[in-house]
Amino acid sequence: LVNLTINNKNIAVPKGTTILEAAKALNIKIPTLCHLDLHNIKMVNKVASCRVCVVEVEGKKNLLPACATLVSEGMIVRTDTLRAIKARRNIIELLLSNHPQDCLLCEKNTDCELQSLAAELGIREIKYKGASSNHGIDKSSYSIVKNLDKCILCRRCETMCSEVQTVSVLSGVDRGFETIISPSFYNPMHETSCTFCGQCVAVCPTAALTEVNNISKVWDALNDDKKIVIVQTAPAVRVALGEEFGMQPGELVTGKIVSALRSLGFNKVFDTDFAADLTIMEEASELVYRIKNGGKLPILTSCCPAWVKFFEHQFPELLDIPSSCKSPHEMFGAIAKTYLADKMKVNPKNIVIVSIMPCVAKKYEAARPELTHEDMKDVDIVITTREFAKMIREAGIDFNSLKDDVFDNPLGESTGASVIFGTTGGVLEAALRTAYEWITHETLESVEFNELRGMDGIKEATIKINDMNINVAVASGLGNARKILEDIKSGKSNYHAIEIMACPGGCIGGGGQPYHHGNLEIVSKRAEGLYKEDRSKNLRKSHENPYIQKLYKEFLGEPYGKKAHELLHTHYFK
Ligand code: HC1
Ligand code: SF4
Repeated sequence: LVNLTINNKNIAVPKGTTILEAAKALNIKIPTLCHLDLHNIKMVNKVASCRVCVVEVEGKKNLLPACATLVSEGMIVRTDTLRAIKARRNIIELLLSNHPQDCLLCEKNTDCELQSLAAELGIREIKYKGASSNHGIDKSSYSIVKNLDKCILCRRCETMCSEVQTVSVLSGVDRGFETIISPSFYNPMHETSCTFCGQCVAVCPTAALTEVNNISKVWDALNDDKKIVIVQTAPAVRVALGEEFGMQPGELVTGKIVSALRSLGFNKVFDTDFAADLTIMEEASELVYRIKNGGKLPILTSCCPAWVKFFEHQFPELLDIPSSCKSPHEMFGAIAKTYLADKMKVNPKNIVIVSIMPCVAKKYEAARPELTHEDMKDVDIVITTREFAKMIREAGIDFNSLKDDVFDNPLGESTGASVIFGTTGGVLEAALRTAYEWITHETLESVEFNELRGMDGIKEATIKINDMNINVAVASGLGNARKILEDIKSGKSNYHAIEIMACPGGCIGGGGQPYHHGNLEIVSKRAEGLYKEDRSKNLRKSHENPYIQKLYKEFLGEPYGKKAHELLHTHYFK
């Protein structure tokens, strides 16, 4: 251990600890801006570019950045000297000197780390006048808005995109004052191999990267008398939305979500979980079909649109192994505009499907031209958990005091298997609960596959079903997905089924969730919330959902049959 003092407090920490980490252990807050420590996935944004965390170290002439300076024996550190505070203020003033001053109108107003830090440091005027940049705003994609005038070159997005996701769309180009973060050749985002995973958006401290805001489209639909506006909410939303209203991560607010959606005026309030059960019916059928008929293995899950775009771009030679299932919310849209429209006796052309998702890639997914039926998009509008919270605030709804309400039916009933879709490992666990019973014709008593749970980026297990050993793997984060795909490509893989989600931790860590500022403990707590909802359900296997059984009986016929293929399956493009 290394002994040192910080602000006169003694501490002993392991060798290799930074001053910033040691201070944190003493509950001494050193402000940071570029720093991002994703310790659960062993990734740190190391550039020390902003220098906001400078501190005084006895015997050193210059101030040192706490995030990039390792502790040493006998070190005496002060974080709170006037010199250090003045230096931080100077840095923030310099950053503000060429930053647009439109905080009141900014997408990140009250959510911006630069704004908060300026407030914390009591900045009331800016001594410097910088040349203002004018890069224009990239609104080319359905998912992400890039406004480089608000970029402070912290490089967090670059770390996420290149090191965690291994997509490498965003990186520093040009030098000195001209430096910007951009795709190569300054291409618009829509024309790059960006997967729209939104992990860059999740970590951007300012509004340089934000989601495309679709709130006004939803208000317009809700105020159009000719439209029947049907909403569905994703599994991961219910364990994170509460954070926007001061609740703990993982706190289940399913019932309050339904109430809020009714107050907002949606005609029908349904659950994407119902469609997750439907996805399991199709995906487990596909898995059993491939195992029994010597089909291509491993089967890869296909519900994550960023993952789909990743394999289309990066592994075009493997397009025949992912499941052909559409993602649950797209399946929901297809069923709502056929089966439900029929039941409601309404023209599906007048139905508007709104999906509330933890994800920014779902916006892009909904616009994919093949995810349509009879010239109607399966899903019309996607908003994120954050946008939903904004709508609740705009409408003046006091979220915390809402009473619990229940989803409409027939597309609102779900099992525990579908709820866990929202966390890494959940889709595979849900599929195994059903596949096991279908293959063995026996009841699966113990439904929890603990080896598939937890926040590790790659998890593996062998599940015995009859006399077969089924090898499965789960990956979250595209860098981990890449490792698994490389093994498949080189013939080293012996898996039967693999679940992949683009965001670390799965959908609960999605790019559209309340900002967790790199704290993946928050993501773990959200997972616990989903497992809790699973345990609370009477039915925990997708094929036991009575409304799913009815849907097949009345409308779809056989799982993985002709009608199911027409409505619930898709294909991929090089
Ligand atoms: Fe997900 Fe899914 S679980 S993709 O992670 O399969 O976004 O929550 O809605 O569609 O159900 C996201 C979450 C979500 C779909 C489902
Ligand atoms: Fe990279 Fe994902 Fe951001 Fe696209 S959305 S730039 S892939 S981190």
